[in-house]
Amino acid sequence: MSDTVMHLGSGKVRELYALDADRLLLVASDRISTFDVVLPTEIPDKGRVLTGLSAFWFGQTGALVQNHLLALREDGRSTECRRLEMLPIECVVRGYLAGSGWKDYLASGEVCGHRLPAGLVESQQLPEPIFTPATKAQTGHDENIDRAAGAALVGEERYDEVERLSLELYRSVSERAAALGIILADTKLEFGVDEEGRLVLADEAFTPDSSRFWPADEYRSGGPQPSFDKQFVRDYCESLGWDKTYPGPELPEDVVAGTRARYVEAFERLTGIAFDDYLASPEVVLA
Ligand code: PZK
Repeated sequence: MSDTVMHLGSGKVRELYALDADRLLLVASDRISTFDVVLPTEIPDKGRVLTGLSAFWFGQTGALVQNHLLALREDGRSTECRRLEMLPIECVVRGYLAGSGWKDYLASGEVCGHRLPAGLVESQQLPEPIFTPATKAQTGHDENIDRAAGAALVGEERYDEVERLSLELYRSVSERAAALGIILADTKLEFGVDEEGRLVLADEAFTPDSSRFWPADEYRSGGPQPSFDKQFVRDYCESLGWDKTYPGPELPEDVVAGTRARYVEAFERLTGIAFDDYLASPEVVLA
């Protein structure tokens, strides 16, 4: 029996294991991070929501690009995936000006070499979505890079290919989200390359941990937008005057329950599937 599973690595809220030479197991925990700190309190089912949403979007975007998903496990939080050679850049697409994109624009009028119109305000929609890759920092923060730096890491041809694909994926998913009253402000994608040299979408895709989702009916440009999923946690943490260093605070049960409800709401609004149906049979998101 070959059931020994090698632990390959830990992310802040996920674990990665090797199943065999060709397959990995990506396991999403219920841990939550805020202000870059993982909190001591978990959000029940958060890992299942993220796993289910990501699998749903892999299914919905399968005609645009292959993806690494092989199977969803019955626990709803584990994805069996193809083992790939990962590209050393994060493929970010921004349709709105938030986070490091807003910071870079304020400082220079540019984001990753894209010169933007003067006078944009925080959270404003961009004239068109832009591809804004970043390096993968092992510790600390990813660094935004321009086309020349990105092409130096993956090659010009590959860079053009991931740029085109990332923009196509963002357009497709953001249009579907918009029809449901949800703005996909930006998203981070990761690609790998298979044995035949073809690009494959990997990691998690179009989840609240890899994207900014904003409820359209609350959207007001000119300042930061409340986070769809983490706002209760952020507000509670701010109310404590915590200095945002380890260890973070324990969360009270009303904050946990409210945050869990927001994750489940995001799942149900985006997929149109009852979360209980997902728990009973995770593969419903692939139908
Ligand atoms: C891969 N990570 C990120 C790190 C995690 C996740 N399909 C793949 N093939 C090869 N490597 C990866 C993937 C994927 N997805 C993903 N690192 C490598 C990561 C730590 C914990 F859960």
